[in-house]
Amino acid sequence: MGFKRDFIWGAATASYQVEGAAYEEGKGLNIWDVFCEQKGKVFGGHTGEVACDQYHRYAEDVQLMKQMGLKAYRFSINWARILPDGVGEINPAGIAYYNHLIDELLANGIEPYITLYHWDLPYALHKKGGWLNEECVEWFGEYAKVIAEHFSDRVKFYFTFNEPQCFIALGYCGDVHAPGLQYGYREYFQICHNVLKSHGKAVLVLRKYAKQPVQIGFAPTGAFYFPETNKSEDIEVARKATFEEFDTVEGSMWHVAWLSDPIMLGHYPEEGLKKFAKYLPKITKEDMELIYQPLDFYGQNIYNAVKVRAGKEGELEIVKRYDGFPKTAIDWPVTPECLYWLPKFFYERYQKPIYITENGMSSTDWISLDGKVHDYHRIDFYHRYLKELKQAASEGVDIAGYFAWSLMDNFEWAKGYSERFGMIFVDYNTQERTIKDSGYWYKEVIEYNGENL
Ligand code: GBH
Repeated sequence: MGFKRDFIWGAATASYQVEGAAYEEGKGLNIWDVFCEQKGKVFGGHTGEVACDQYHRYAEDVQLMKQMGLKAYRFSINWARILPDGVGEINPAGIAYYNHLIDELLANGIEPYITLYHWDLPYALHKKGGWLNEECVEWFGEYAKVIAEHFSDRVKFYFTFNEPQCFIALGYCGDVHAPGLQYGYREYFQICHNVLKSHGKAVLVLRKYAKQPVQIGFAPTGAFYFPETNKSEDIEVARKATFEEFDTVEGSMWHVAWLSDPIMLGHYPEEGLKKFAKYLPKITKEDMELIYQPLDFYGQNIYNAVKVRAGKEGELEIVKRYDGFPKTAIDWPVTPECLYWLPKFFYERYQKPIYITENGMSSTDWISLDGKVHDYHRIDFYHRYLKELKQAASEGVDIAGYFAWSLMDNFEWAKGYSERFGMIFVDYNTQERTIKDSGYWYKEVIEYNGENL
């Protein structure tokens, strides 16, 4: 056993992180363009103005993907590039860009997976209240329609939102990400609800206007827990902590079930509803029906998780990490077990084929004297994580695909270019690309469909 024969091996990026061309060919401004211009928001004053310049170098990048043997590329569409004001007039150059990218991918045997929203809201819509304005449901629907009409003749796979938890918490309740707001709890829950409805609307619209049957999911993040042992008490505690822990509003902001249950099961988690009742917006039956659109798969970004066990009374105990515990350059712990346990938990709960839509690590890579990038740690990281995922697949968890984050080094949001997550090294002075050792290693994994792991 192991991975299915038609397993999708891919890599992911996001528009603002790789495209550049922020002020070119009719693109409108988005909240990240504006956020990066404000002093002190992004490390070193970095911006996505040029990023990896994929807007001009997509053909070269597709050749690199081909060299790596990728079966799929997950990228996001920069909303303001195709609709400069978010709604209304279409920018033909923006449509042409994505047409070229899609055609180039298909011509090289690489399946495009489109993410509709990876955090770059058109600034014009932000000025109208952004995700806090209930009209966003209609705006997102209009945007989805443009995507369906222009790209769905060739693109079969879609994710609506990437990590809504992250842009809501860090962008609207934390001033770490764009648009840099610090709303209170009521606004927080209103935004969640509006985003969920926007998701539902986009699914409806994509299916309605698509030129062929399309497959749709979304790609949330979360705060994850896995058990120290196989004992049922430990497993139960990990599952509960992942799906049913609603102690504080801050905690719930990273909670996977708060957003995934409405979408996958048609209702918010009971406990959260009770606990946060006084902050919640009006939630109608029609809202819940709109949110609960049948999806074809369940996407999930997973980077790490917390190891837990059941205490004497069955209570949650966090297993302390030993001193000097493995960590990546960005300081995230290395916890491969999360790719075994979490897919298991998600499959049990939502019963849909699973895509790992992001997983990977940041490392202090550089080009060695021999001209290559020897990112041994990244190879070891992927190896460990993928072995766990393979074990889950062998035990019957339906795993459809895996997207490494990231295809290439890119603009890491508030950390600017200081973190390198790519399997391809990017020299930001020259825009020269070098496939790292991990990229060549991944190619072999793909060739063997993971049999060599
Ligand atoms: C993703 O963010 C983004 O989608 C991507 O654009 C980005 O470049 C990439 O990963 C690398 O950062 O502290 O346990 O409550 C992932 C960011 C995931 C970080 C959830 C914080 C909080 C969980 N985050 N995590 S917890």
